[in-house]
Amino acid sequence: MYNIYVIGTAGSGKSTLVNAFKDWMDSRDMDCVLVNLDPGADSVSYDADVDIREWVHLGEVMDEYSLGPNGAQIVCADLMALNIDKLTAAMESHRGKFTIIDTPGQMELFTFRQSSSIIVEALGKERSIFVFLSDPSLSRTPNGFVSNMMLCALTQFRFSIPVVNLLSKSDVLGEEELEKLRLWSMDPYALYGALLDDDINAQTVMGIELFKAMETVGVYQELIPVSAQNLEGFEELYNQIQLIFMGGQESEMVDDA
Ligand SMILES: Nc1nc2c(ncn2[C@@H]2O[C@H](COP(=O)(O)OP(=O)(O)OP(=O)(O)O)[C@@H](O)[C@H]2O)c(=O)[nH]1
Ligand SMILES: [Mg+2]
Repeated sequence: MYNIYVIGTAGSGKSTLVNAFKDWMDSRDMDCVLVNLDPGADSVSYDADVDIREWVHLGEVMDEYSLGPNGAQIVCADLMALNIDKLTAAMESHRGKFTIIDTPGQMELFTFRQSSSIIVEALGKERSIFVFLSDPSLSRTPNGFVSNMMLCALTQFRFSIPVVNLLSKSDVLGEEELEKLRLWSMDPYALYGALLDDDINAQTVMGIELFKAMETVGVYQELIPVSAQNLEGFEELYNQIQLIFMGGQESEMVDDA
């Protein structure tokens, strides 16, 4: 089974995307198992095949440990790792080529806590990728774009797992803005120029060399615009997944899964 972790800042569209992408995959006879790893989700808009809230629930942890939501999130992260055997057993009871995994809104919890490394390892790190969602509301300014890219880079640094970079909610962007963001994601010089236009002080803290280095390690890569609303970019997302897992050989991927 191939694990696809969907990560991104709070509200970037993770839960909506996992749901829409599963439907899209199902309609092409590519069976998927849908997993919710967000213990704090009040409600999710889909029927998860496996839901971490069965064993770890943010509200219950808040009550039990008399904690506020932030402290409880940290306890939840650790409890998730402690419940890893139940999680893996539940996942193994489902058949599918892909597991699509929704992750907590508080992305830093997933990125920085040791518990997520434990989970990723236990579920099969070598068969995992991250799909990183950039929210247009953050990425439409050069400064926000770079900040998001850094967040993605940190995640890649922590886990050393291939990442596919998506620009979520592309339906809210006009053609011109989409083109601009795509250009920034493909051309470090264009992004650097936009940064300088935005804030001349950026020159002192951000060098073009940094972007070039990110390009070399694969963090700086073309953004794929996707929309869970009109399904734009899903084909390209699937192609990227296939390329990473199997170098593009679909039949091999299907047989191996
Ligand atoms: N226009 C548009 N809105 C979207 C799209 N995807 C998600 N949204 C909206 O963005 C908001 C957040 O979506 P969620 O899927 O809950 O985002 P999330 O990343 O799971 O949020 P947290 O789990 O709270 O971090 C919701 O109001 C969605 O309806 C999209 O493709 N297009
Ligand atoms: Mg969510």
